[in-house]
Amino acid sequence: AQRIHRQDYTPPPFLVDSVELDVHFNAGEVLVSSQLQLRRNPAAAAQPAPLQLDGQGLETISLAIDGTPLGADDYRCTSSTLTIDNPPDALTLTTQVRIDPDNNSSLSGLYRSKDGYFTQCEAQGFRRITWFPDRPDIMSRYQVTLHADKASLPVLLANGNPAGSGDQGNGRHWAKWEDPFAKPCYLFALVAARLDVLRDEFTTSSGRSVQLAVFVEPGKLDQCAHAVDALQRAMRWDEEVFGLECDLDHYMIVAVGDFNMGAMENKGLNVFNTKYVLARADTATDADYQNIDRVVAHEYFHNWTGNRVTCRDWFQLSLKEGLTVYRDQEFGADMHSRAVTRIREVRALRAMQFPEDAGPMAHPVRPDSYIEINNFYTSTVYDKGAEVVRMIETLIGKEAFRRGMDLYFERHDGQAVTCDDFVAAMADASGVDLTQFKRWYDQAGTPHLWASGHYDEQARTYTLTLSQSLLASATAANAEALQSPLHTPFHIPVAVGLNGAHGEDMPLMIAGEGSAAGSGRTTRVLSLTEFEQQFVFEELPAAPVVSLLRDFSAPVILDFSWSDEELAHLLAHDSDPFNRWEAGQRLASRLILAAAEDLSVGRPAYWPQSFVEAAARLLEHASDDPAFAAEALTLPGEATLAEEMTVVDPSALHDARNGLRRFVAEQLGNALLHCYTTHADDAPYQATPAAAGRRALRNVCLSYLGELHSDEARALAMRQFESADNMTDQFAALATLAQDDCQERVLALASFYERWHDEALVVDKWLSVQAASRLPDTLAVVRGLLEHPAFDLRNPNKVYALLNTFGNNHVRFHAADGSGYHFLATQIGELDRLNPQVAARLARRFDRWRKFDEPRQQQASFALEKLHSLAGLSPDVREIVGRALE
Ligand code: BAL
Ligand code: ZN
Repeated sequence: AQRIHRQDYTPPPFLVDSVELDVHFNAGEVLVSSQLQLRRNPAAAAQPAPLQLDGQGLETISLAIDGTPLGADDYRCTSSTLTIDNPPDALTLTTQVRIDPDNNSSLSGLYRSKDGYFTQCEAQGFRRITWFPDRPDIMSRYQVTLHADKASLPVLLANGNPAGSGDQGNGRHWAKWEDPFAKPCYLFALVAARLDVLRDEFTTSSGRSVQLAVFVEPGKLDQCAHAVDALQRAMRWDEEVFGLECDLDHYMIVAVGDFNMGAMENKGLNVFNTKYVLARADTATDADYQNIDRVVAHEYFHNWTGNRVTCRDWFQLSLKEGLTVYRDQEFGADMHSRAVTRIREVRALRAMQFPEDAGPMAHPVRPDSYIEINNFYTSTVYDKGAEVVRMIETLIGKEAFRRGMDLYFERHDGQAVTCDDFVAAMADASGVDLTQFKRWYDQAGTPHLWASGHYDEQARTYTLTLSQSLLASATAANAEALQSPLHTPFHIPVAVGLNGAHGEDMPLMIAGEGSAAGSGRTTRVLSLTEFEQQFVFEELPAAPVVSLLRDFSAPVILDFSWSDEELAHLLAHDSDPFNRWEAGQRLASRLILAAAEDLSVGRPAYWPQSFVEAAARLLEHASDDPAFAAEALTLPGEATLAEEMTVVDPSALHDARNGLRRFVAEQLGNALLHCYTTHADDAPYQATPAAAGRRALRNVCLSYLGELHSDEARALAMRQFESADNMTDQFAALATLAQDDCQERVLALASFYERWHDEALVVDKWLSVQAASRLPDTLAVVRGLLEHPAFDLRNPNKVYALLNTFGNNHVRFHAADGSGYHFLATQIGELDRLNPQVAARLARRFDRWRKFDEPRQQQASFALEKLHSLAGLSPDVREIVGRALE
């Protein structure tokens, strides 16, 4: 496998104007006939290059140019390339190939899932269907005709609009689809399956009618309503917020149980993991409902940001992904609580992206090189990419941002472009120079932001000093990425507020600006563009408590030495809800990290009463905003806390975190129970934000009470488990019991499986709740589950539920004896033979192995070396493990 470099981009020598495909589903094989209209690219290099096409796993039956079969001397063929040395400047290339989707366990290209056939072409799956120059900057018009047995494959779909269908004898039928929009081949899709369909309609702002259809496995129609509703809300929202109307006559979503990703934005024919379509109150949790909202919206938003304007090359992936995640985040914030949505996003960013950016896979939002592009569908490209877009919005303002979006579409509709083009549209529309800002696209690593403040009583000024560096996150593994470009600083938007003694926002007058600039504003966005800068706030009658990086205005690690009292003040009073939450997280992190250090040297942990008082206040005011209270009462996770330790002791960290939870439960048992009782809902389940917020709060209370391991707490959880009318409450009760070595746990797990063994997505929950358990025998349980009929190594959802959840089980995966490492490495090796993409994702659980103590490092490196030396290891896993071992 070769390393591909961003700087090596050259325009394609040939363009493909149109594609005609005939796909025949026969017993045991699929035959694909293709007709490509090709012509030399006027924008390509002057000297005539050969015509080169990509292919993988294709059995070539015939090749012809302009109707004349190719002779042996006319072309060269390897397992992955077809080269025609002296083609005419314009030609029709006809190919016929045989493919074997029944045995395609990679789930890339055309593959079978249960009794149907589905496709996944991003990033490079189209080459597994037919010979094609498989790159996103070639956009073509497609016509597709499918032929199949009518009884077993009654539904035949492809992108675009139906253009005829009929019977063709022998029990077979055909259907033709035409896509009026030119598209890159990664957006190609087809489906041939037995499916039920829920149809609906959407009328766009200009009065056009779009036919909506959600296709699901037979028997699941009663789980589709929420996805259709989410789609309609997303369509309306994009019109209202971005003025973007749907350009399609047909918008189809097909749900499939075997799928590598969450979902895929193929033009007019999205293919979704069932996980992000199916929902019914008794089978899906509030989190599932919200995820469905977000993923349905995300794929729909891609229709403009991704499909109408696409990526020139795969290094630009964040052009569509960062922007579309930003858009789905904004949609989520408008549908639910903006503050809670933001809190959850930042929690996820810190749990996934920050460790990624500090580990062996650290890469810029726009990577410089890759071996396997599928390894770069990462939290950095998606989530940090979204933060980068959000920072642009913060710096130029909402209105200018909207003008920038309009200009981006005006300039680039129908084109394949780069991240530079996006930033240029934003800069031109706003008049703000974003040259320095673009460093965010090119530099890996999470910047550190150090802040210090000084109040001058006499001058009534507060001087804030901000400085930045990447160095604190530099490690041997990513040192290369952190070299010379270090000498230019980032452009960091720092949103600041000043909080007074009574919790009020204080004036924000900056020296040298004149008094009008800051008056009336409670938050100011400071632009930090140097390594160090000072900002002086004037006319302050008393020392403020500074509230920094409000709403998490930049993806940085902020260091400021607030006292515990100041943090408690911010937790109680900050007008920025994100920073209220943040203050509580900082308080808790401090305590847990100090306790972990104590425990690791045999000293007892120390828990101050002040923390309990802060938690008591949160409970007391919980009814004001239950969803927020639930977030504020949830302690930072172990993976996030581990990033702050020089050498991670996972057992001490785990005991410290749970020790604090238990202390809170012991001190506030009655208050937790009271909060649990008073937020009970008598009404039937509704997935509304308000009802979901109450459930979240009650379930946080229940999980704290579970720390007591008392008969009462177990009975409470069991009662909730048995009486719940919805999966949120039932699963929360099960999750609480799963952490407790008691008879109720055994009973609940057995009864849950008995009830739900026919619902694949609920079985995934059953697997994951066991793999996430802190109980000491978890690895043995997970090993046992590998043999259970519920588990299937070929199904990504099952692999994520059992094996990835175990890899995220900090204390058990990082067991001192290395058993977790050896187990997971062995499973990755097995899985790699079936599905390299998913195996490579699983291998990412090893990213942070160098942060642990010497004996653990030895075990991890031994497990990784063994995996790396396996014969036939895929380039996917080889790249991840190779980087981990560097
Ligand atoms: N494009 C891959 C799936 C997604 O990000 O929507
Ligand atoms: Zn996407």
